[in-house]
Amino acid sequence: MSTSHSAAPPPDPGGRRGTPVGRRVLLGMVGLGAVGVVAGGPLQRLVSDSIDTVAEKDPTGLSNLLPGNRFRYYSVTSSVPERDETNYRLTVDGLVDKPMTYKLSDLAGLPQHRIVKDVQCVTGWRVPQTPFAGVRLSTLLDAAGVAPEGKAIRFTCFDGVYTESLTMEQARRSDVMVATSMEDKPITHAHGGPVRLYVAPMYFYKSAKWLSGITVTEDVKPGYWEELGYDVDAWVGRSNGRSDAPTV
Ligand SMILES: Nc1nc2c(c(=O)[nH]1)N[C@H]1C(S)=C(S)[C@@H](COP(=O)(O)O)O[C@H]1N2
Ligand SMILES: [Mo]
Repeated sequence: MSTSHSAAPPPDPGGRRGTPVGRRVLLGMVGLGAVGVVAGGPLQRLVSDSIDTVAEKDPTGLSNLLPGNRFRYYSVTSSVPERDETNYRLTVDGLVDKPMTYKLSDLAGLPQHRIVKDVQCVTGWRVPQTPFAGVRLSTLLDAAGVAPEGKAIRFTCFDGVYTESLTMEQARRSDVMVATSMEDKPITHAHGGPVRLYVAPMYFYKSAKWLSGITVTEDVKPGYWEELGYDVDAWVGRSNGRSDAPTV
């Protein structure tokens, strides 16, 4: 592996509060603000972001603290089109018997579940006991009929850029949801509405906002942040980041 970078030191990988992150994150962040190239395999890519630096991409130009609550706004793109019941669609495809497309009203017609757990971002902030509701991902997978060779899921988003991944075993957990409600209200655009993924047992970067595609794949394809070094298996407290960080 070869790494080229400027003389500038890499940023504090944990961001504002110095949250420890894994070695691969450090590699991924070499050369922030200049040009950093990480040769990690066939896919070489320019690297200039960490989860912490994109927190500042606030399209409102105000604060990255969302008004009225303790969440921070995150988006890897500077603007995201709005979608509602008229134009929102969620597709389920890939290694399935029956590819499906859902409107919001279709999702509302499926069995609904609600879970209440702490939200934990890998950079340290946490929002305790946050209700999410919607349909279980397993319900959608069952409806589509996963082929025997389907062992993982790739999630895509209508921001056009963000991606996420889960193994099939993780995806079938009862605490992994295709959520349409957050804090007992429809998910706002800023929070990834009308539909976001909610992976309760993992760091919040797994919970892809503006969810538009669920593709069953043979292998795990690392998502946006995972390509940049964050853990694919992002169990809270058992992967890079930490669960005992202060709320910021
Ligand atoms: N599409 C998309 N989903 C995303 C992100 C993003 O940048 N784009 N950021 C992730 C991260 S790092 C976090 S902490 C949460 C933030 O969700 P919030 O903006 O509702 O607080 O969304 C996750 N899902
Ligand atoms: Mo995050």
